[in-house]
Amino acid sequence: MADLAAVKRALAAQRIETPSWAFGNSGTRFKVFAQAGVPRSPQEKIADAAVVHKFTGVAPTVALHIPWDKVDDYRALGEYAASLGIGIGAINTNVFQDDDYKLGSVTNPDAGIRRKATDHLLEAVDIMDATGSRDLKLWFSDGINYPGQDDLRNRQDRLAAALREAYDRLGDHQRILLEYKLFEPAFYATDVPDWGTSYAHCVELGEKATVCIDTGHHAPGTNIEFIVAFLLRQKRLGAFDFNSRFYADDDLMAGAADPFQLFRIMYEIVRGDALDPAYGINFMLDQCHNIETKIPAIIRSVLNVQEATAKALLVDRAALTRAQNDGNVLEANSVLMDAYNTDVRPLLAEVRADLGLDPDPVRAYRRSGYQERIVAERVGGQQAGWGA
Ligand code: PSV
Ligand code: MN
Repeated sequence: MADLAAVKRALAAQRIETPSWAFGNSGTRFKVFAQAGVPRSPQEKIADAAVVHKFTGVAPTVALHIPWDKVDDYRALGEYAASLGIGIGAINTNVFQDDDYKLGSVTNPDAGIRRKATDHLLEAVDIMDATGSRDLKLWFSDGINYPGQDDLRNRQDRLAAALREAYDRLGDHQRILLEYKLFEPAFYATDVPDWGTSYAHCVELGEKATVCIDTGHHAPGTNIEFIVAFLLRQKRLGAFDFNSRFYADDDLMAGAADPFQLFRIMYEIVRGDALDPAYGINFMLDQCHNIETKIPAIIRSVLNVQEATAKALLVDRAALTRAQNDGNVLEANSVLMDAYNTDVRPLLAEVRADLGLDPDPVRAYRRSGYQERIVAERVGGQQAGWGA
């Protein structure tokens, strides 16, 4: 039996980072649906992130995406966040929405464009210095659509050179999170398509470079928990972008499409003693709420991650090891499934009550009147969204 007091302590100490862009409007390439009350500025996104933390108690940081969250004074932005009780988390770079990047950013055949993209990475480290952020999160849309379009190997050399510059610019307590994605927007070859490519670049760079696993960025059927176990063993797992998918990079609420997969991932985290924030993994959400109301959807996503974590913590690891060592296949599997099939909602309600929170954060948010207030107050101006 798992030690219940220890499980509750671990759940109370868990940390999940919200993404600023999830509070803005989003959609697909066919249509972006605007919602009333959506933030018009980085400050309003941060205010919404603070509300998610207020009701969940486990989301005290918000990731920024530059230039979507561009401001004149990042130090002041960090102070504003602190005044609302939250911190600035990962700084995400954006080298995918400029005409210059049609043939790539840091891997572009044109040296001038590579310079521009690399300078953006360096600018992001300046922002980290001003906001006190630890993590520089890099995702490159770079890739090619047609065989022969560019030289696959040269592109790796160009990528390595840009990463080296960014890495060498990092302060002692800063690090790179290198995210991979198998396709989109490039359809034939992507320059960082998988965890192996990301891992190899991280090893080449040094200890301050680690892999970010976005759960939506794999081929269907990929065993993501294996990747988690492998990278933990190599001490190169730095972060997650949680979201769920039915088809490709759907960016739906974490735990919505496949709660069992999220449980299996969180079990490897628990198994690797990597849940504690002191271990250094940044458990982020990276999702878009195209049709559902954003703040309660983000709260729901946080709860889904908590539920998967609680189940992972409940696995009777002594019984599991015994069954594994005995070669008792059915027993080992049933030990894992017993934990997965436990209804952990009452346990999490207790954890929240102990933290002085409402046991049902989604309902508490609905009762709070915040949604009605932002709908009434946020009138006019330019709503935040992709590209805004
Ligand atoms: C790319 O699909 C990605 O997962 C990266 O993390 C980007 O920064 C983010 O989505 C943009 O929404
Ligand atoms: Mn991502």
